[in-house]
Amino acid sequence: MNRIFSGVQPTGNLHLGNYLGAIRNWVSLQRDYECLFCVVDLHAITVWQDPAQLRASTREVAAAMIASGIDASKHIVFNQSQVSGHAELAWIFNCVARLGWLDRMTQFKEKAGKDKERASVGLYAYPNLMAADILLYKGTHVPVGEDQKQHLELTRDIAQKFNNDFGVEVFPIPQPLILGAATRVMSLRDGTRKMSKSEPSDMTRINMTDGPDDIAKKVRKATSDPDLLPGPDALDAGAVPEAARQARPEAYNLLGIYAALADKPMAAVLEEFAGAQFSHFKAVLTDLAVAALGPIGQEMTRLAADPGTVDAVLREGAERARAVAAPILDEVYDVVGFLRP
Ligand code: AQP
Repeated sequence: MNRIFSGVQPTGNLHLGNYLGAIRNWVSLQRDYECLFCVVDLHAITVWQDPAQLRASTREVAAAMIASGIDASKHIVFNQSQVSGHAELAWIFNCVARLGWLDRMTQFKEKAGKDKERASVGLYAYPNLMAADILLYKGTHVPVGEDQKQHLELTRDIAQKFNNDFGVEVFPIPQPLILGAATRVMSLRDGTRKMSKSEPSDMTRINMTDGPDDIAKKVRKATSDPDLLPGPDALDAGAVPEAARQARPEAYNLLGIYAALADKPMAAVLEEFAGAQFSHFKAVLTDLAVAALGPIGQEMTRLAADPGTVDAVLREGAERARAVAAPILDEVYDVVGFLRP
């Protein structure tokens, strides 16, 4: 059976991008794959996290998965720090990956900013931990957003190098799964920046727990432009040309969100709103977003009031994850030459 590993960091403010770009896709993958869905708290602490907030965010991400329709009785939902094999395998991969490989990672450069001397070592080695997350379970497929493609390439390089160095076929070479229309949801205030949990302004994103009033306000105030909405003649071979997107980033971002929420191709959405005013389109978009996120947000709020249920899911998930990981880690330790009791 093909096996998927994927994760979300508990870094607060789960948003529509996390939902459309990740969690919603996971729900449909459950049918065809054996899945491990992880709240990656070890990754989260590569930048400072307030401990109380980290605990709350860990529960919130788990609640979002459950509320969105992930079946934690059939698949494995857990938080990463409960399975020590992630950190153990990551150490081995720190010794397999080359500095030159990590030096090329663009996300480190973006996240570390100008002063990379002050970034944590963990932030730099983050892709090695991601490789460990996947390969600890011999994951065969990884659903990735555009931004994670480079890290998955590194995972593939690590798996290949480990197998070559030791002359074994221990690790599969995991395949990327790029899914869904909205692989990249952009900020509501700046269509050239990714919608992000860590963006200080709450008006840049629709949170998964936002109620109808907040959603309506954020969509109404979302940046637009003075023109009417484009029609299907804007497309080239069924896709929005890069130049058109760059000329009207906010318009195409909102249209893309609509297409993803309505599960319609962009051509159909452009047909529907060709020549419309933003005010009309935004009202329809608001209704759609409220209908899609409302029930999920309500269930997340209910689960937030019942942390015992969420903790039990994570505990049981971690037990099952440990059981899958244990023989794989034993095999790796044996290959490396570690003496075991
Ligand atoms: N804007 C986005 N559009 C589409 N997908 C997105 N994802 C994140 N932002 C968008 C996808 O959500 C999953 C979990 O992401 P993550 O928790 O690992 O963190 P991230 O990618 O760094 O996302 P954020 O929300 O911007 O968090 P911060 O601000 O903490 O860095 C991934 O599959 C990601 O592709």
